[in-house]
Amino acid sequence: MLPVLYSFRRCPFAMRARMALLVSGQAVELREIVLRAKPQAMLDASPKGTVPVLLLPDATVIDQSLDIMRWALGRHDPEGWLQGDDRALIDTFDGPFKHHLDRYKYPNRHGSDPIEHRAAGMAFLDMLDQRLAASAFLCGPLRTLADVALFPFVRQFAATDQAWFDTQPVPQVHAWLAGLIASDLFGAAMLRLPPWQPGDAPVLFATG
Ligand SMILES: N[C@@H](CCC(=O)N[C@@H](CS)C(=O)NCC(=O)O)C(=O)O
Repeated sequence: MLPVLYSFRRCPFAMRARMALLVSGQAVELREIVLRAKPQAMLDASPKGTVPVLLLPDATVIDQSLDIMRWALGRHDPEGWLQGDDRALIDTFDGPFKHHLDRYKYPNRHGSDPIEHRAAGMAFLDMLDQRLAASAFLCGPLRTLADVALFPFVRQFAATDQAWFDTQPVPQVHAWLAGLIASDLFGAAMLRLPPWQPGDAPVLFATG
């Protein structure tokens, strides 16, 4: 029996969980969901109703994306991602950066001034740019947990107004983001699937 991952392709939290599962070699049964029609089986496992949710064969539920990453990498970590578990940096991006990202991307939902929040978000990317000037990835020469935890949100920030973002003087961030987006790992994690329905044949999600 494999763990079951409830996931939504475009969700940045689910993206980072899928990438860690793939890199760790942990095969799962992938169930693509629709956010406005969450499967009852997912809500029974995790009533808070956010993706990703990982349901283990022993009925343990892991319903925070970072916990899914750390669980998978704790079992097998062939690229040494846990050496880059920079909690302070990750918390800064999940907290304040995401706050500004949401208010930049969805000003109508938040009644916010997008330009003000875009500028506040850029300040965090200036900080990343300085870090990436010292090494190709956030915690050294190779990608680790920190890179994969952050980049789906930086990707969203960039895509909100790509033409504007492309003119911003953060060359290291541009190169870092482009490299992660072009990676085979991200490509594999962005598999397109129809929404899961009870009774569907299991979809195996694994490398190779
Ligand atoms: N802290 C959670 C956040 C997950 C989250 O907010 N996911 C969003 C999608 S990107 C979600 O499921 N939202 C519920 C909804 O929109 O109904 C985690 O890291 O897993």
